[in-house]
Amino acid sequence: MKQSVAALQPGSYYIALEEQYGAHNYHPLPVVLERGEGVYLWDTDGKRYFDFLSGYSAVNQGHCHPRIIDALTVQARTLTLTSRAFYNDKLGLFEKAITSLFGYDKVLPMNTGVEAVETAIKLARRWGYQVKGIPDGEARIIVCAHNFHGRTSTVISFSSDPGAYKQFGPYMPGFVSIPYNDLDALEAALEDPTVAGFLVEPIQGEAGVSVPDDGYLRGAKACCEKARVLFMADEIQTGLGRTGRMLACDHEGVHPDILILGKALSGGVLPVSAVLASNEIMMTIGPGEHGSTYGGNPLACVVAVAALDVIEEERLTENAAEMGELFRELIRRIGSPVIHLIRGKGLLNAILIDHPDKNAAWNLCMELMRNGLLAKPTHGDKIRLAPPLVINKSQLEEAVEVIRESLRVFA
Ligand code: IF1
Repeated sequence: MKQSVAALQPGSYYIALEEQYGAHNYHPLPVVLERGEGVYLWDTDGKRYFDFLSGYSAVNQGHCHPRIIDALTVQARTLTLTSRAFYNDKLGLFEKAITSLFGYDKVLPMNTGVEAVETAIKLARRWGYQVKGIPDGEARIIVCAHNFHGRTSTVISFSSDPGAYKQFGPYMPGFVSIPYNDLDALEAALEDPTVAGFLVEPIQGEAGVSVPDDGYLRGAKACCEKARVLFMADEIQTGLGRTGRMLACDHEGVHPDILILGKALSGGVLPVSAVLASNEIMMTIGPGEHGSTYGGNPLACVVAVAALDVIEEERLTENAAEMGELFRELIRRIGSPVIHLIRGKGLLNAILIDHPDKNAAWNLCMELMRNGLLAKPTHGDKIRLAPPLVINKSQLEEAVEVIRESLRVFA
């Protein structure tokens, strides 16, 4: 078979192409990936790696899951996009499946996670005006410091990370930032009668897998109910089995007023996101008042139904809970003085690196890469460790050995 010229090139060829022709909005690890299957990735030299980033939790089902790829390829040959100007025979089936799975009246389908967050913000504001009776234009939404909800101009307006917002102003008003995991601060902020919603990550992923105290989510939901404010859970990274429950809110039995999903909703195959809510909230947006070209396209719907089925049928949530407990135990048993602690729930974990070299986390990730495991630092001294939820015990033990071996770089 005649291979294209590119197929014969070393990885450096592809890095050079991105350097010259691509925006420099990322600083990737120097690895060029060519193939993925389950928990594994292969680079252009055929070297195999454990994927411990999982596309930032978009690949919970494992790379190129055959069930999802089959659904994709069959539908791709049939009908991919109708726009919402017309009905199609896949959207209603997806809407019924996801609303009954999570217990909501309706779903509004979008594409990227941040589009779903923006949609949730617009729904909360609309509900605030039409149902709660907040004066038009005055609705405020409470957010948490160290949040990450995406990168649109509105969403970075309420980021507390200068790296996300500096020199992107002017900023969208109507957001109040409070400390995460602080119910007193939330109660105080909720005294403002113009508050429509409280937007929160059940575990702050980008902040370095910051897990709030037990009871925080339950307490926050109760405060919101008392103040007649919508509890809006961003489960884009924590949802769909990642933390050992279908939703991270399930650890505390909290049913969000607005549920925001993305990433693994498509198993890493194409962008699919969704906002779920009651009729009282969802029906505040009428025809022609919100939408998206690709939102709810038949290809995305078929992929999402398959992605959800895989999580349920392969019991990925239960596996994440079990493998997560084992992973934290095995990491703690390494007993490395460089690992200050490991924290997380299910298979969403992060280690905090304790070392005088400020580049220690990056250097460890480089050593992990050399030894066959891919992970990336977040905010300097933390390394997120989040493999696909299909990982089994022997793969996990092998990966921990790679981590143990790589820590010798500090010896
Ligand atoms: C990047 C971070 C993770 C998210 C939560 C909404 C979104 C994300 C909780 C927006 C997206 C991605 C974005 C990606 C890297 C990654 C990330 F490092 F940026 F912060 F996972 F922690 N809510 N997170 O985690 O979803 O629009 O991207 O589909 O921007 O570099 P999106």
